Amino acid sequence: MDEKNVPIRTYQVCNVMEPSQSNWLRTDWIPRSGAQRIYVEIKFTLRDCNSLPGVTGTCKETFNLYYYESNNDREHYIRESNFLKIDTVAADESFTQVDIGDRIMKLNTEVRDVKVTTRKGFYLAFQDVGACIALVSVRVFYKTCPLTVRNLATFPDTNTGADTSSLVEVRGSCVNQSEEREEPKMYCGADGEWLVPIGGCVCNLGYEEKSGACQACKVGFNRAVSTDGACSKCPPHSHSEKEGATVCDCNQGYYRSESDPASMPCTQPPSAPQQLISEVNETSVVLEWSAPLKLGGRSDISYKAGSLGDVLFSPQQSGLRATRVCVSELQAHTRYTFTILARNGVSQGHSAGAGQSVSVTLTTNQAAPSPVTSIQAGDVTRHGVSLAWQQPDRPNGVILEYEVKYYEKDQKESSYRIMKTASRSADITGLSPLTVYLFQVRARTAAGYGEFSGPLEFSTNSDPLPLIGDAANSTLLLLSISGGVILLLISAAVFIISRRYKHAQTHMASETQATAKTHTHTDHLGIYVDPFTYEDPDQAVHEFAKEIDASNIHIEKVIGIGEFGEVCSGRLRLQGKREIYVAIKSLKAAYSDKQRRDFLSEASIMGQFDHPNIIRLEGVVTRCKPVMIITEYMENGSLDTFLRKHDGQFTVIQLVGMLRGIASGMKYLSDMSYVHRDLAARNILVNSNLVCKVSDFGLSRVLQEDPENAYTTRIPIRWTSPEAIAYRKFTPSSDTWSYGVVMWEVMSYGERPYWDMSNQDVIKAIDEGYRLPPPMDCPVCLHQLMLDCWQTERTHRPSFTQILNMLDKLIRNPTTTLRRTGGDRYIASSFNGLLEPVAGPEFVSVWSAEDCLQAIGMGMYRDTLTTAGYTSPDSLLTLTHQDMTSIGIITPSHQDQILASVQQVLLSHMQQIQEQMPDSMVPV
Ligand code: ACK
Repeated sequence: MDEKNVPIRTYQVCNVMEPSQSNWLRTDWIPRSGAQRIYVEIKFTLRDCNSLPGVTGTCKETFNLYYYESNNDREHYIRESNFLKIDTVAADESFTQVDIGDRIMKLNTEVRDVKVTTRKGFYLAFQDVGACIALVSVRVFYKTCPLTVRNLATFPDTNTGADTSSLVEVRGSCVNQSEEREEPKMYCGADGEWLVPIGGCVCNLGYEEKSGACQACKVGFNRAVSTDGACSKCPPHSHSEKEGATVCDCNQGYYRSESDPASMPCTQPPSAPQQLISEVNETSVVLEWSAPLKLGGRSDISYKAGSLGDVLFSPQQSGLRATRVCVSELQAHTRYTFTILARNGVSQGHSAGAGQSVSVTLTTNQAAPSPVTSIQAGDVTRHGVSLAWQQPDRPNGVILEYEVKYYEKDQKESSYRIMKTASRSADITGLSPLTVYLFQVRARTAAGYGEFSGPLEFSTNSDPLPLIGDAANSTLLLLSISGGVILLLISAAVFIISRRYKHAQTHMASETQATAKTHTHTDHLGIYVDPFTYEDPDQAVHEFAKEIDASNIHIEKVIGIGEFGEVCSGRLRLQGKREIYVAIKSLKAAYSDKQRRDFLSEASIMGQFDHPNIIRLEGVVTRCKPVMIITEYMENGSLDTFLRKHDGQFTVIQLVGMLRGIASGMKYLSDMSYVHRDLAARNILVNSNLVCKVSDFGLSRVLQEDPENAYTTRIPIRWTSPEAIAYRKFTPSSDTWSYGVVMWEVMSYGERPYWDMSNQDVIKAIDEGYRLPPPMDCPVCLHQLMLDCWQTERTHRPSFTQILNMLDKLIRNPTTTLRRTGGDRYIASSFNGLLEPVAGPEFVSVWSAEDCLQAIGMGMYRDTLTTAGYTSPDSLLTLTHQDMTSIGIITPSHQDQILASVQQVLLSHMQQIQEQMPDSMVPV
């Protein structure tokens, strides 16, 4: 019976009277179930030996506890010696007293533990060694740390370790809707107690921690940041519609910017700025306004200014923090509308526009033009320079004139000179040689002067221009193109060149014939081909012009502005050739197909010519931009400007030399059946040797293309024959007419034909039979030649072959040529200054070969030379060493003397005649 008088079963033994007891009791197999240390709690009663009368020596008060590990759950027999002893168990003092009816029973409870790790299970055994005991109960158990949640991580039920001091490390797993913050860990102690929690988990966004679990935020709440914390109520102007919201969405009409935190209230774009006022100052405006009424709940407001057109806002156009902006670079006298838009962090894409902006319309004032910015210097000489510039960026009206201010750099602005011009260029003369000057240009409109450009600095030259200067200086004179000498040489050269040229042409013809299938120009040797008959303009240009690689061209400076873009000078180096100076005409950046075609047509035309008095084409650049035409460089630029610059500085012979060159070039062109249509001094270029070459082959096309317009605007009336003006009859004879005008321009050093008469007056005067009078100091025969060129009946005009012959004759007979007209320069504003045609010229030779030979100390050869046919002075110029040897002048030093001195003597002789000739001798 137990303490409650319930009958219980016990195992009992009480062999206290007999010695040497060893009674064993064994349990069934007990599975270990993963335990590593088991506990055995034994409840028993044990009789005190003293309470047993008559027992001596043999009575014991302990028993032994054993165990045996085994995988076999059904062992029949285990030898006692196989058991391992756990302990000797003795009755404790503190037993429970159980009052069983008539007696008190002392129930002992003892617990022992042992490590069981080797087998699946074990057996326990009790050995009695002679005590009086009753085994009431045996409880076998092991300890676990129970399943638990710590820091939002679940730790499973865990068996304790094998040793009494061991700690089992356990990894936790995050509870639902949470994630690891730091790896969750705990230790399971031997007593089944959890120890040292480390790390843990946090609830996912939209959830919060509640009693060890993660619970979804309620509607109207959210949890947006992953730090510890509870769900919070949605910020103002936002809401959440479902549980577990991570973010509260903005209510309609409210926004969040990308950088706004979710905890921030939702906001709105601002309303429009208020009270926009403007203050106009000429071509700039200051705009000021005040902040919008509604800022939309934000503080990051900024403003953006807007307007049509190219204007400059300062400090900037958008992102303005201040309520003020300055607008400049406006056109004068122009209506503008400015808009100021208020923006904040949520304006982007959200109903920007109408409601947020305010506008003002105003008109700018009159203003002076903006400064001229791009001044280029062209020709620089000892005493002058030519300047060109672009119109100011903002003319702010019609430019009435430009003012060029210039002064010596050393003198600062203390003494400056001013020159005014209506065009965008100026030829400044009268400068001191080798001096540094500063030039500034400003423009004027009805509103006044603009500001001066920044100063352009450069120095005048030191070298005198070749071939120009004191006519009495015999060294220079010798160098000059003068009289028949050089011209005869030129004639000879032309003869040789033209023969070579014919050869070259034949060669070229046979080459091109092979390639040009659709064009038959090569059938007519030496006949010019209109490039516009080609369908593909590139084919035309490549047939007549060489393509040059732009990398071979080195541009040095801008020398002028042509019809299609800038004209520059520079150098060209072609493989295997000497580097040469070239002029580079470029086609401006924005061009139409037609402009490109027209521009390149000039090259296609020029490329067909090969003559010393026609500007030579070096090649074209068409395969990269800018498209360019490369020609030989003509140091002295165009003839009209050149002559104006050197007014009165040449001998008549030099001027006639120039005219002869032009006539020779024109003869070549007319032989090629090419009609120039725009022959004028401005289209003749001059090189450093004063050789004149015909250029500008662009106009003919324009006239053909645009017959209506050309009549009034494009035909150069003053240079054009009456029949070409009247019914566009352009022929070599109309070029002859123009040539007459060029003669007049040359002889008058670049005077404008018909001065300031209007085109209509010129046409009328010509029709009535009036013609330009001889320029000052112009020999009568030259004026006569001009009048011949200006015959109304075109068939009566001389051909260029005749003109050339005539000039050659004039040059060979300088006495006639050099007679002056004695006329004064005409300043004619009425027709009274224009003369009627005069009688034809006479040519008389008054100086002989004999005189010439005497003059050079070679009189002894007079007869030899006369017999051989050398009777005129110019015939002496054709002599060669070979000629002289063959007729018997064999002394080398004499040959040299004749060759070297004849030219010199002839030149100075002509000069003397010119100077001695009295004005009164001129026969009219
Ligand atoms: O009168 P210029 O100095 O001579 O100004 C014009 C300008 O370019 C526009 O046509 C000059 N120019 C044109 N072709 C040449 C060239 N081959 N050599 C030198 N200057 C040239 C012309």
